[in-house]
Amino acid sequence: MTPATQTAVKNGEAPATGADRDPVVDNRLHGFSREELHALLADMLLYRRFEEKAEEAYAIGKIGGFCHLHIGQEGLAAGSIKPLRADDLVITAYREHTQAIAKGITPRAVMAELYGRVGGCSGGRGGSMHLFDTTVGFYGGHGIVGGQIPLGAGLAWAIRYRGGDQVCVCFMGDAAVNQGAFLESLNMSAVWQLPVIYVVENNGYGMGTAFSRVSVTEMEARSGAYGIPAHTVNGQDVLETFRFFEGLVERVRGGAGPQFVNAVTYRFRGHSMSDPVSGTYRSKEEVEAHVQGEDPITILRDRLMGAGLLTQEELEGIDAGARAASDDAAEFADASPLPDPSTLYDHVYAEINPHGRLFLDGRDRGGAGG
Ligand SMILES: Cc1ncc(C[n+]2csc(CCOP(=O)(O)OP(=O)(O)O)c2C)c(N)n1
Ligand SMILES: [Mg+2]
Repeated sequence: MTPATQTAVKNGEAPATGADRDPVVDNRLHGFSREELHALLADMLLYRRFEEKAEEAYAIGKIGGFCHLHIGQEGLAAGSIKPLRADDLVITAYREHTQAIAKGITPRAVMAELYGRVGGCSGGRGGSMHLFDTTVGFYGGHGIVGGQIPLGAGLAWAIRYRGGDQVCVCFMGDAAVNQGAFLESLNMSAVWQLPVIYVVENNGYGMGTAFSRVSVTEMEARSGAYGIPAHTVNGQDVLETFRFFEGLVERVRGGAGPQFVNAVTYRFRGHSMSDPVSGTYRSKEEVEAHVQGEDPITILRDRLMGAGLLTQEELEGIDAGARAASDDAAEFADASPLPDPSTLYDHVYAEINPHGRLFLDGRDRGGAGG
């Protein structure tokens, strides 16, 4: 990659919006080569097609349980994770399918996990919210809002303790910053100057509650009490986001200490697969305006076509590749078996007390099992 040439929008400045974009003359290419630009477009198209495939599979009952799509937020997944080194660490919440793929878990292993199959990255035991693979530095996948934040601080502490130069990127939603664990983690990270970047995927809502209804301060102000620098980046602009993270990660690797990033984004679907797209907390018009003006894939596509760096034929080829990989992932998941019921207690690290169990599973009858 070429060296960082531009950092993100500074605190207090509004990020670029659809309104001030001109698709024809927009040449903000941030020094990326044509190949790099095509690769980022391919990454985002894979994330989009993969999740559309998951949406389809959920609708016909192949995926059960909770399923939160990242559609609309792909610029942030590619822009913040692709600049990382393979041995850097990522930990996140439950809207994490695309982040897992960005960090290196294969689409097959992610889809099979959504299907609850043994070929999944968590052996089919975690499902959508608990994707995990430490071999690529992906530490989940957490369903408790804010639960991953102290773990992110712990990962960063472990890096420091072992004398490594990796960086931990800890993602969270905007609602998570009101959890006590957020405050405790930022405080300890600051005291110990840990190599951690806390990234808020600020899509404006925690389920049906707008952030403005549960906070009297702006997001950027949340880290100030701990002396942790705050940054705002437009997550819908993958190129700006990439360059920003590229620079920030290297600063943290060099000892700059913890950082806080307010990544402005928008979710194009409902909170989870069980929720309507707009609901009563936001209007259809609001959603439509973001889909039309703020789609990270459309923004990059228009920018590349406007600069003569992408033809319609090339776009169709990249998209066909993304669809083929998503179809392949779904076929793999379909063919992968369900975990055998006899393995139910594998990987459960608790002693079973024969007198204290909550569930009558027959293990204490006749002296068998245990
Ligand atoms: C501790 C806790 N409280 C409540 C919930 C229920 N819950 C699930 S998602 C969610 C909203 C989180 O929103 P945000 O952090 O902004 O992430 P987003 O869904 O927007 O990505 C809530 C309240 C939970 N999972 N954990
Ligand atoms: Mg949110």
